[in-house]
Amino acid sequence: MQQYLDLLYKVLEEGTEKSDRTGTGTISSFGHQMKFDLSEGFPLVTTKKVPFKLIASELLWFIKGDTNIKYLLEHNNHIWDEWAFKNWVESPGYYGPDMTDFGLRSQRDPEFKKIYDDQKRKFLTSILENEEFARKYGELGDVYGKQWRAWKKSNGDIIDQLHDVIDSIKHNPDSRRHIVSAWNPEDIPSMALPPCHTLFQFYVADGKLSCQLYQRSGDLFLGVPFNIASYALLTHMIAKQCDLVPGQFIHTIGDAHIYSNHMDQVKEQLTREPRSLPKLEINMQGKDIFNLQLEDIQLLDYNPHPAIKAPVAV
Ligand code: UFP
Repeated sequence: MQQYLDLLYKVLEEGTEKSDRTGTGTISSFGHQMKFDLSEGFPLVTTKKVPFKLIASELLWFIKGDTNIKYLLEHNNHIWDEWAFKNWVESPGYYGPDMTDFGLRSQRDPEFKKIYDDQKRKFLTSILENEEFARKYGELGDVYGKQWRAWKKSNGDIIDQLHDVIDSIKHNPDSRRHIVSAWNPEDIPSMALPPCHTLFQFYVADGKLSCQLYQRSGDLFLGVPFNIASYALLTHMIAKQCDLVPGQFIHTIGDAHIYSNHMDQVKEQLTREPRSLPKLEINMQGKDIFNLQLEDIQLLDYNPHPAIKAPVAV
């Protein structure tokens, strides 16, 4: 994982100060690439503890084509809460206290944070306990699951890109068209968050399956360790399903940034020595990636440094 630390260091040293949509401020640098050889171990950052279970349940959620946070909450996964919460508080159905700019205000104003936490707790409980509420407000719109599994054509039909790409890897491995795109310009206005991981491509050679991701925007401290592990896991799963060995995961990032309120955390992380990488085991007996369960995915020998907390920019 030295490449990841090198990228943090490079952006810290050479990045340009840039304002951003969330109002937090970043230092940023454009156009970077990391290459992870998946035979050397599973690329999960070891210089801080990264919650692998959340990465795995989010990926299974994408693969199912699910776009409602209910499944995530049932798996104790709160990665997408703020995005759904935002939709709720901005909807005509919301009558609670004003939640404008709740991300920034909850970090800066402890009194507001109490009110915000209370509203969020109510929101999450309603999603879990009230089916109609979940259907209405747990839905994130046209996010990854939708684009991967049910891309809407202009004639109303759908394209299952993930299914099709697995088919083409199996039957036409030398193809240069093994692509899944999450970037659907028509859907961008209705998306909670326009896809950060925009497009990925598979490549088969010497019995190995490699994957390259183009990520348009990467929060280097919080988001990117998740993204690396998620796509490495996806590559392992698809390789297994296609009787191939995992090759490389190549991560290309457009706007690679560190938020101004993550600086201390990044500096702390850069003082830490990377440790040996964990291993991944997937039990796929009698299954394919579409009905794999969380229990079928095992991470072994992960001994990271302790977690480092940092606020999420929404
Ligand atoms: N982000 C990631 N990885 C993800 C994801 C989001 O790094 O998988 F969903 C970060 C990047 C950026 C913010 O800091 O979330 C998205 O904001 P924007 O749409 O303005 O790029």
